[in-house]
Amino acid sequence: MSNLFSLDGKVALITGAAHGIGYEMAKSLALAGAKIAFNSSNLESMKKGLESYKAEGIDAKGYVCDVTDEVAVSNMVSQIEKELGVIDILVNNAGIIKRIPMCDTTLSEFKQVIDVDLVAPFICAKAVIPSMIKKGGGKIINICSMMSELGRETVSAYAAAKGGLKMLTKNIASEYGEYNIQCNGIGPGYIATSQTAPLREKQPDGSRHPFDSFIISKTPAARWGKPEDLAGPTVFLASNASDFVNGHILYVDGGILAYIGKQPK
Ligand code: NAP
Ligand code: GCO
Repeated sequence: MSNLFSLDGKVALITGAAHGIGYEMAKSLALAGAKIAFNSSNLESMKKGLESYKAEGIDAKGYVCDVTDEVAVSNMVSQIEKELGVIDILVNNAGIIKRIPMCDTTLSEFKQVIDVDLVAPFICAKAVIPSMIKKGGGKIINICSMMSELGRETVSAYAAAKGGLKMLTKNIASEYGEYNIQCNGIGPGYIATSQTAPLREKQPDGSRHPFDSFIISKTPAARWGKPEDLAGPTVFLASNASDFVNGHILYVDGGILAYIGKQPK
C-alpha cells in the first residue's frame, strides 16, 4: 500500500511555502519522498523558510519569485528543471486576502487579489504542463477555499478568485486529462495561519474574537483546522493513489460545508 502513496523520485513545486499551509503541505510531500522547491515573494521570507526546512532535515530549494509575473515564473521553472529535474507536482498555494466591504474595495485592490489567487495559478500551471506532457504525466493541486462555494461579507475579490480557481481546476482536468495530468483542488476550511490571525485575535477583555466563536459554532469538528490537517489529502492528490481522481475539489473543512448550523435552543 505504501507504494501507492510514495513520491520517491518526484519533484514538487509548492508556491508560497515558506510558512503556513504551503509549508506544511511541502513537508508532507517531502516525508513521502519528493524533492521540494518552493518560492516566496521576498528574500527574507524565503531565507526563514529555508531555515525551517533545514531544522526539519528537509533539503528544500527556495526561490524568490512573484507568482503574478509570468517571466519570473518561467525562469524559476527552468531553474528548478536544471537543479532538481522536471516538476511532477505543482501545488498552487500562494494566496492573499483583503477583507473590505465590496463597495469600498478599489478596482486595483480587487484586481490584486484576482492576480495572486486566480491568474497566478494559471501562469504556474501553464509553465509546468508542457514538460509534464513530455514526461508522461503530472499532478496539479490548486488551493481553493470555503469561498469557492460560499460568500460572506467583505471578501468579494477572494470569493470571486477562489470560485474561479475551482473552475480553472476543472478545466485543466478536462483539457489535459488525456495526457495523464490530474488537476484537483483542496478547499481548506478555517485554518489557523497568519492569513486568519486577525479573525482569531483576543478581545481587550481576553475573550474570543466573535468571528473565532462563529467559526467554532459553524464547524462540526468544533475547532479551527491546523495546517497539518492538510498533509494526508495533499499526499493523496500528489501520488498514484489518486490517478483516476481528476477535476475534484477535496474540502478539508471539519464538516463546515455539510452543516446547516446549530439549531436555536
Ligand atoms: P499565509 O501564511 O499568508 O501564506 C500565503 C503565502 O502566499 C505566503 O507564503 C506568501 O509568500 C505567498 N504569496 C502571497 N503573494 C505572493 C506573490 N505575489 N508571489 C509569491 N508568493 C506569494 O496564508 P495561508 O493561510 O497559509 O494560505 C495559503 C493558501 O491557502 C492561500 O491560497 C489561502 O488563500 C489558502 N487558504 C487559507 C485558508 C486559511 O484558513 N488559512 C483557508 C482556505 C484557503 P511570503 O513567503 O512572501 O509571505
Ligand atoms: C475569511 C477567511 C477565509 C479563509 C478560507 C476559508 O476572511 O473568511 O480568511 O477566506 O481564509 O479561505 O476557506
